[in-house]
Amino acid sequence: MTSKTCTLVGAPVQSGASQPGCIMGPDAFRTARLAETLGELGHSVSDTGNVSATDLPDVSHSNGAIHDLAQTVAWAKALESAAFEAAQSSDMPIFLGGDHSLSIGTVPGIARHWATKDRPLFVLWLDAHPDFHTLETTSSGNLHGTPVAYFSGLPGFEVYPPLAAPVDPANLCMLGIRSVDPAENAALAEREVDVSDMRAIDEHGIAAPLRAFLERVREANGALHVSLDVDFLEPSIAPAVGTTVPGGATFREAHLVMEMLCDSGLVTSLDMVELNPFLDERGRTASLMVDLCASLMGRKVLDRPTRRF
Ligand code: HAR
Ligand code: MN
Ligand code: MN
Ligand code: MN
Repeated sequence: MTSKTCTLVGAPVQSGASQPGCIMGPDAFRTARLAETLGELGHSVSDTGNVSATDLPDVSHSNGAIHDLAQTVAWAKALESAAFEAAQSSDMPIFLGGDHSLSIGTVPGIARHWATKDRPLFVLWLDAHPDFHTLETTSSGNLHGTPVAYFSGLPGFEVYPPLAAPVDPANLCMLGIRSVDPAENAALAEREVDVSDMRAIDEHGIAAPLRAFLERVREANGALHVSLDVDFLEPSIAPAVGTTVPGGATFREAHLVMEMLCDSGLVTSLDMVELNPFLDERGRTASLMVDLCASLMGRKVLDRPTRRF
């Protein structure tokens, strides 16, 4: 892969999850040598440190289950700006979470950037969960379950910041899905979102749906944001997440996704989310996530094209 300028943006968000710990995520990625690893692959890396969100807006919602709404909205605003700036000034913004509510900020900021270039943004959501709740439908009140519905422009998000450039639901692809709430199921079906659940991946493999999606991105001359949730992975190889669901992507399935994304040359930004270092075992989940990022950014087994037949 050609050398890229990579900007690491720490997003120590934990207001969207039910249990604390994701606040430590960005520093765990740093400890697992993310910047050094990307540098060794030939990229030029700058770490802008952690974003902060201290000014809490006065917001409320009738759904009493929702917790930490003001903190989450504050993060969304701060991260939208940070994402827009990182996209303006580098080839590859990489957001270090932080729970998945950080995508309420990062994806809209990235989408605003690409709208100024007249290129459509596509989003690949690698997750056990579709995170497709609205503020009305979430019954857990954990706002990390809401980013995709919000940035896709679904109604009912008046208390979240207005979107400069919603992501067309036709430009989404979800892989690894295996925990879907009834309201999410209905909303995904209504918008015909491209979802490959683990049932489909078991039957067809993970390469086929990814290849088809990448073809769509290429045909549209799209930019591609990848959002990698730790719980996309099988919990036995990635224990450091508060919402483990059995039956996730294997070590090789996950690396294959990253290697195919690398070969495509289409990826323009990345979230790495839901790492909860308090739940990790000797840093193994943080290290695996760094290795997956390395595969995305050009680490290869062989130093020449592999024969594929
Ligand atoms: N759907 C469930 C809820 O809304 C679980 C959401 C969990 N989300 C994440 N990110 N961990 O994918 O509570
Ligand atoms: Mn809380
Ligand atoms: Mn998620
Ligand atoms: Mn998840």
